[in-house]
Amino acid sequence: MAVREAEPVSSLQEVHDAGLDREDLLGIYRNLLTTRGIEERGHILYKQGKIPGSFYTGRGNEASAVGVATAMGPHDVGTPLQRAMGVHVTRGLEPWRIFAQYMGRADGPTRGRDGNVHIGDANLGLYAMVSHLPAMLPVAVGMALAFRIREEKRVAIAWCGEGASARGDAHEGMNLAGVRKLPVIFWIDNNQWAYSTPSHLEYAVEHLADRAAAYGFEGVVVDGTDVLAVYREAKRAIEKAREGGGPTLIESVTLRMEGHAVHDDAFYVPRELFEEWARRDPIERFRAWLRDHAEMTDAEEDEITSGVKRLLNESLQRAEESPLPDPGTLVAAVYAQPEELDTPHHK
Ligand SMILES: Cc1ncc(C[n+]2csc(CCOP(=O)(O)OP(=O)(O)O)c2C)c(N)n1
Ligand SMILES: [Mg+2]
Repeated sequence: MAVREAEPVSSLQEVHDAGLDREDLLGIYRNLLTTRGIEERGHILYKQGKIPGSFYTGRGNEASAVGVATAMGPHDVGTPLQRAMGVHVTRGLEPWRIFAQYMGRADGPTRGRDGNVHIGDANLGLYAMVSHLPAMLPVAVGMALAFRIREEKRVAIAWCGEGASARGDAHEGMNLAGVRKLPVIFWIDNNQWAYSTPSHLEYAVEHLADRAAAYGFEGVVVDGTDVLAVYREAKRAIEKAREGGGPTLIESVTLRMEGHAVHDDAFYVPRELFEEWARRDPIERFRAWLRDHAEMTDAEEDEITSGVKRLLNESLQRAEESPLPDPGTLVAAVYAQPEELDTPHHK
């Protein structure tokens, strides 16, 4: 089974066919801007010394993250990683809580207990990552297995980077998912670098999606700077999984537009590569598409841009007002209590 390379999305009609109306499209644009704005402000907070630990951004990956999250159903789940802030934004995690998480405050989703980008809100179906990569991938496979056992029509999305996809847990997770035809999507954000290691030193196949055939399911390569193509491919794969069609591996290709983390100036990435991918900026690309194909007006654009700015200003202020966690509550909410678990053997 050859890997499929997804076509770009060109017409408004095609987008309507994929299930999005004009309001949805403007909402996607808002989510893209919000995602970038949160990370830009996060970078400033880091420089101000307000963020403990290191700090990671997903610049260049906004469309990949927002596109998938737009395609997820309300009861679907996922394990997004450090480049996928747009997933949290799209599923409704309020920006002030993200800023609170960045600064280790009590109102962050992990209540100041975990790293600044180790974000997850289970109420939104999103489970916070641990550092070890891609350790969350088998977790997503486990959730998909639970959906199968419970006969729930829900789908799990497992994120990992192209570097992490070389590790054993990725193989084990994909193999089990293929064997059991589980409702899971493997979303590989291929940003061409794993810290300072370029992709040609990471894998020898042409596309990472080529590996899907070895596990018995479909592989698709999508341009991760085309938010609508990302949405269309994610939606197709998610609905296929929901209907019992098994997993899909989607390789979303972008370039990591900043250092591995904010301490890293990415001196090892050729400047020409940055210049080439800057011309394909996912947000500018979608903005141009909206102007050309959905007649986004100046007034609409201004309203969205100023609305995002206002939201982020207010969110930052609210997060600054959030207290640091009370040390007396250190071990609260770290371990699940038996009564919180729905597994029979814990009752
Ligand atoms: C098992 C493991 N080894 C090393 C690391 C340190 N580390 C964190 S991110 C990273 C690079 C990961 O590259 P990739 O999977 O391509 O994701 P990206 O950072 O490009 O999004 C490394 C080596 C880790 N978190 N886990
Ligand atoms: Mg990478």
